[in-house]
Amino acid sequence: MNIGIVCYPTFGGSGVVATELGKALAQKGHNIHFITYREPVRLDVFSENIYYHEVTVKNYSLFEYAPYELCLTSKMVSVAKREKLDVLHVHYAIPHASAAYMAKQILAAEGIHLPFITTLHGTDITLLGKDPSFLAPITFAINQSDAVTAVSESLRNDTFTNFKISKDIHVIPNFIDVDFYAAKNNADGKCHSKLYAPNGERIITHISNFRKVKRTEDVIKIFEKISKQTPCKLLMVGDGPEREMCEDLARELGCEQYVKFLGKVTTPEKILAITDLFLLPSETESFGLSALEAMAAGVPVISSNAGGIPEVNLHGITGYTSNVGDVYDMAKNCLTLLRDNDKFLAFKFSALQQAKEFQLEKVLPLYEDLYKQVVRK
Ligand code: GMT
Repeated sequence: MNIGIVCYPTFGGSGVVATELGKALAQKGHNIHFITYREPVRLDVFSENIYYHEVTVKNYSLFEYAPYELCLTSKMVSVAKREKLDVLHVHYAIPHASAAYMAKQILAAEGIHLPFITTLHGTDITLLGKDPSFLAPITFAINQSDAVTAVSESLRNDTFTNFKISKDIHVIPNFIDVDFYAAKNNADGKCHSKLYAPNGERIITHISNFRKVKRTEDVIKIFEKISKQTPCKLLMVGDGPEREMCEDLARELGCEQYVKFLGKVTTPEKILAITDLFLLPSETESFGLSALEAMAAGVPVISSNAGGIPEVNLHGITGYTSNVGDVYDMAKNCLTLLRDNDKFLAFKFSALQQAKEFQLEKVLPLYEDLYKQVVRK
């Protein structure tokens, strides 16, 4: 099939899922056309069956805000015609679903049928989408999609709660290539733990885009409590608006010497390979791809119980979940695992087993079946 994929080309989970999906589909022989404003971070364009089409936004002195959605629509139309796309798969509803709807109508006027699938990822529904400034067009575009998917049961329910949706929503979870993480655990793909924990301290990791919704301040508060009880180091991976506040908070709480801010890292698997526990105290999280990545590396997860996280991190089995903001409980749960080695090893094993439930080979056919269904219609 010739498949167009539209996503945000950034470090965010939706872009990562879209890119990994495209790469896996290309390996199965589909022609994958990425339509994005920048080359997606995890994409290697020097790969068979992968093509990258850049959306360029023209600036004109009249515009205070350049009309990105129109430029995207235009690119979708031209790529669809030239590459004879069978289907367009847009990740993150805003503004990709409405642009896809517009492209579909333009092509229909020329006698070309292009079905489109919208995959909902989280904040497009739980935070932004329900904002009155987006609500009407996003509801419309979701309902006009030929198929809609959500990455968890929780997100599916939230979508029905927040929007008037007349379509079915298929749950297709985030996925992972477990073998890739296993290889990093065995080989020299690991970074050297001595670099961060020279005296054998336990390594706690958080990876995110440091937005408010991630509650990164809770990560620091939890860590400060653990660090008083057991020798450990905290690796803060990623960057975003809350980073400086976290750096200040670590200083205020007097644990800054044990905390390392690494910024954006293109190979998080190297960090996960030396990590003992992963922290994800988010306010909302439709799925929690970073938790799944940690689990694929055999790392137990201490998280909040928000949104779709409990569908991934099984309380008392692969880690622990607590109410949002309950930093005492999360710190207590970390210490339970760090102090009981048998339990820790059992949780590590279960984390990996649970990650295998989301193995790429299990999830990929769900998308392929959906493509076939909408193309057949
Ligand atoms: O987590 C983020 O802030 C990035 C965001 C995105 O849209 O790229 O991630 C969302 O999509 C991921 C992939 O489906 C999910 O695993 C994340 O849980 C989800 N984030 C939120 O719901 C906050």
